[in-house]
Amino acid sequence: KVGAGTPVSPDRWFTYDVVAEDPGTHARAGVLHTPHGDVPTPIFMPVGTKATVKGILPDTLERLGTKILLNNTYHLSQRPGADLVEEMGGVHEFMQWHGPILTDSGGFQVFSHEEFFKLSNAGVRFRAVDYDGSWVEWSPEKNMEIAQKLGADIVMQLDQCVGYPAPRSKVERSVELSSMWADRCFAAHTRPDQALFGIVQGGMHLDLRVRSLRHLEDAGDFPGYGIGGYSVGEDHDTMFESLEPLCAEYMPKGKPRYLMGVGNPTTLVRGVACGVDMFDCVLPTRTARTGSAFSSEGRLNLRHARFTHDHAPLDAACGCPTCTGGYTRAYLHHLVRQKEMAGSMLISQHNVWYLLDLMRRAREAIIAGTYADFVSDWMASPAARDW
Ligand code: PRF
Ligand code: ZN
Repeated sequence: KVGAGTPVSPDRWFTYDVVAEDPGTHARAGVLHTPHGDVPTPIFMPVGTKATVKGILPDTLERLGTKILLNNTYHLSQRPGADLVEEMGGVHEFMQWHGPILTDSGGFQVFSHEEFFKLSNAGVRFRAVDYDGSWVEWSPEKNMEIAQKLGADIVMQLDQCVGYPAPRSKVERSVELSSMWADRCFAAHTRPDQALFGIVQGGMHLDLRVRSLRHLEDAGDFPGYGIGGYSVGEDHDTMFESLEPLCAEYMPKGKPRYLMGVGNPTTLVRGVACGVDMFDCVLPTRTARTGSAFSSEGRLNLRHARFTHDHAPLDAACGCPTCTGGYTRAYLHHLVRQKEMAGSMLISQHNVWYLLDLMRRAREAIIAGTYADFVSDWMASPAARDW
């Protein structure tokens, strides 16, 4: 079965072992145990919003070294619907990826259109703008019902993500709402083969972040925590100003920390140094479809005319199937210019490999106790450019 990891006995499900702590940074290496296999951390999780990672089939995901991927509860509840996925045996069976899967709640999608949502005591009413535009009513309980039908290994609570900049009062209200929803999701979630992660909100305000975290810790024994509400328009240094103390001083050591929706290489490297364990982002696959590639030389766009006669592989330093498969930059340039599917696919698999490999190397450095050097080497390298 594609993607399947070694089965873990139920008493180990969703336990998190920290296997090494880096002496020079806050980075740690760990293993998260799930019913569909172990997830080594730090880890990048490719995004398969609609139960497919765009342009990369499951056997290739496995070959790239994917350990866990993401689906989205909002999108799958709209099409084909949670009942249909349940009828087909759940998301793993439906998409034929038998490794760990995490579903995001949709809290991010629901609140991304300011004019199209209305809060109520029950929950939130919103327009399914990506689909037929109809109004949808979600309570935290309804959201959990959908997540449990989809059947991922890890599900995220329903939360409210606020953009940046935002008035403090608005961020404060989003923490209150997300906290209340955390309680209700926790009470409504019953599947023992599935973990529910709480989500820390609070924008760029460390005190609100800590308030949000403390509420989650009091609300129940969440096996892990998402860190939402970052990468919403702020610059990187603004994010790290509160993210670093949040992870280093406040978050519990024995549980995985997942920085939601963050995926540029330099932010991954710096996030790991703060003590983040898990990341996801559409960046590697979305930008690949415009011809854009991560590389040891920084960001490359294969559309550029300078690649027309280029015999070199996309990135000579890369071990991915695209870069070791004999494909030249000239060929990729041609595919991208002609909008051929193969161009998107070859660059997508390279970009996903790149982030997976970056986290594999980060993990080795943490275990070796040399992650501080890893970070300074990275920041000094051309790879850190443009991202
Ligand atoms: N909440 C949820 N999903 C998310 C986010 C969030 O805040 C973000 C923010 N970068 C990405 N995905 N539920
Ligand atoms: Zn490559």
